[in-house]
Amino acid sequence: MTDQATLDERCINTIRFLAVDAIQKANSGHPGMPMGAAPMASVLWQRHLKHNPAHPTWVDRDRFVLSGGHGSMLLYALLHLTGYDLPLSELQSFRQWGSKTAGHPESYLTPGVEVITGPLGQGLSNAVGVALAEAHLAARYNRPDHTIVDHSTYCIASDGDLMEGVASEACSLAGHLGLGKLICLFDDNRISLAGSTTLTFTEDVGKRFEAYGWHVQHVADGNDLAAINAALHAAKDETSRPSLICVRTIIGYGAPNKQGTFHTHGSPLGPDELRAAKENLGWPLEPAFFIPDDVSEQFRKALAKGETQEAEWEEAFSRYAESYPDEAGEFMRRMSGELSPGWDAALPTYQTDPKGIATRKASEAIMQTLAPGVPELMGGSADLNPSTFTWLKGFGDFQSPATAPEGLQGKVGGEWGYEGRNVHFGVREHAMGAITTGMALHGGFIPYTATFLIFSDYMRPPMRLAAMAKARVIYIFTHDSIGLGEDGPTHQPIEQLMNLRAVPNLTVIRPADAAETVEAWRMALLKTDGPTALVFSRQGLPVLDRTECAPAETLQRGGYILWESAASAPEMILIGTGSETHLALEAGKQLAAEGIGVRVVALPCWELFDCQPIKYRETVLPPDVTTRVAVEAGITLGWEHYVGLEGAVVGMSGFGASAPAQVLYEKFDITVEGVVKTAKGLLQRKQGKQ
Ligand SMILES: Cc1ncc(C[n+]2csc(CCOP(=O)(O)OP(=O)(O)O)c2C)c(N)n1
Repeated sequence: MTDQATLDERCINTIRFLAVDAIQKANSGHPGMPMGAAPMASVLWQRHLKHNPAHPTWVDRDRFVLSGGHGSMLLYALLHLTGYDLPLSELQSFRQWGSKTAGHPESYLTPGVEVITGPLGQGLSNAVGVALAEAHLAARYNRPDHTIVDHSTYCIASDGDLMEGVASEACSLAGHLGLGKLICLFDDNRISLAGSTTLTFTEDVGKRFEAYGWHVQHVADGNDLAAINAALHAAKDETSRPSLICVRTIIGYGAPNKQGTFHTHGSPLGPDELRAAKENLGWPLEPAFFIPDDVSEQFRKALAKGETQEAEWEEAFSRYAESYPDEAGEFMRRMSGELSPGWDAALPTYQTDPKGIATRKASEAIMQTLAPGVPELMGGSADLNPSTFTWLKGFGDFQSPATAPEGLQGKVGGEWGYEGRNVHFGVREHAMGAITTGMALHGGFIPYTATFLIFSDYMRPPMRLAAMAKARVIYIFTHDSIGLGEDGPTHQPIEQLMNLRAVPNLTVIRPADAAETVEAWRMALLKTDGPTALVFSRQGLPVLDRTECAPAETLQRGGYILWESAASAPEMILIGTGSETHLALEAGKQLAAEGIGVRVVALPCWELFDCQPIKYRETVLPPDVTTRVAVEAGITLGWEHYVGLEGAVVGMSGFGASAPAQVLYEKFDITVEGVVKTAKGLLQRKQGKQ
């Protein structure tokens, strides 16, 4: 063996045993994947990955995603060895309270971790979004004489990742879009958690990806570093298609009695097998967490190399900034996450209009006014543009220039190319959710998605992770209730709104009218540390008379006193959100006409309201006014939070039905009369008690 080959092997074994020792110490974790995939990871990180461990957020770094997040120790070992701010003590406290080495990688916690992974399929799908983001920024900001955006997105994916549907959706789209700088190494060890993939997963993955339009290569031996290296070079040379490199590996490689079996997948090797593995691979038994000096030196070359690469980029960027100061300024502003000054100057205002407009329509108009001044706003719908109205007019389609139809080829700034800001996600809600998280975490974007509220169910896994990752994504959900009418109960959301509200750090806003829709958009754009769901109506809603109601800007506080009958303390409170706010208002007026002291509260956003000071919340909902009725055309469960046990909810307790919207509201008693009746019933009950 040459000196180089020996050193390579020692580097790889260092990764393997750092992982194995950490997992043994924690008495929990997944050693199999790091042991089998260490060679491909070592080649990638030493010979290909462009990064600066001393500055993990350098904007033009390559991105690395370990999609099978259960193999987290592989990533932590690489981060430690190459010089990220992840000391050995962190590896020694793997999976422990307060450590930076959580069970699965968490982007907000650990320097160098790009996205959260663990739920299989999500990481690879995020990686598609990261690559999409790069392609757009490169098209938007590079100039023939200046390349300032030029990085690859690498991913290691496992069998489980490729079994999951979300990855199929995302990779199908990546192939269609020709995202040539996305390179995925498939850890093809043919073992998953509960056994061999002969039980479950026998398709030809390579052929599947070829059918998606990917460039597919095979490496027959996962320990063949030269073959892995050559495949990575070939993948980089292929710029018009994403690459999949299927690398045949042995899970738990080196553990003499357990390798190649699912027993190495998700449990520590145990002291005996750990010792046997070290003996088998010629590794010192002691100390644990052993890092030979030459190995450390070798990996830490990444620091000097990264510093040089970043310095070269800085220089190139300065030259670019001299020639293109506006673009350079905009690029850096976007990457910093700041909005441009005056971004909201063109937002529309709405006058009182009893006939009104659907909030989805108002949202369409708002988006058009935002689009020119907020270039980071980019996204699309899951094949529902004609219904969600989320198309940015005049900003082109995000598509591979190579597939431009006749007439659109080679158009500069064109309607069809990577400069386009309208992404056609196709009927792929789950991937749409994951891809936009990847875009947000790449930086430089406030991505948005759009579909019907009912299909938020198809997006829940990535939305949850986006909320955890503090990703700035805007989810637009239209057709917010039974108000969508004739499509019937399969399409009518019931429990979806509450489901979304239950997700921590997801702000859910359901505006009452066009004026509140403007404010909802404003709040969504201003939220920098997590996603926002905007929930809009299909049907027209009156634009409320703000001379008699509080101003729509008060939406910023989540909930507010919309209207009340008299200045003195109210006897009862009616609470409405979205499409039902105007019903609450009308009911309030009718009750007031009968001499009842009524307050009507608009509560478009629970999360914003709940983080107001208690004093404000108690001003809006005084604790001693316990006669409260909430009205919302969704599941009633959860409203106790505001109406208490003595209150009532006018809402849905089962599925909807197929009929015109107006009929449905009447049949389900979600009407002004229904609210009045419920409110009076409550009052009578209360009086009866006194
Ligand atoms: C969506 C999802 N379902 C289930 C799991 C639990 N789980 C963790 S790893 C795994 C399968 C592991 O197989 P593979 O992806 O081939 O990883 P390897 O065995 O090679 O480490 C499963 C089912 C998960 N993490 N995510």
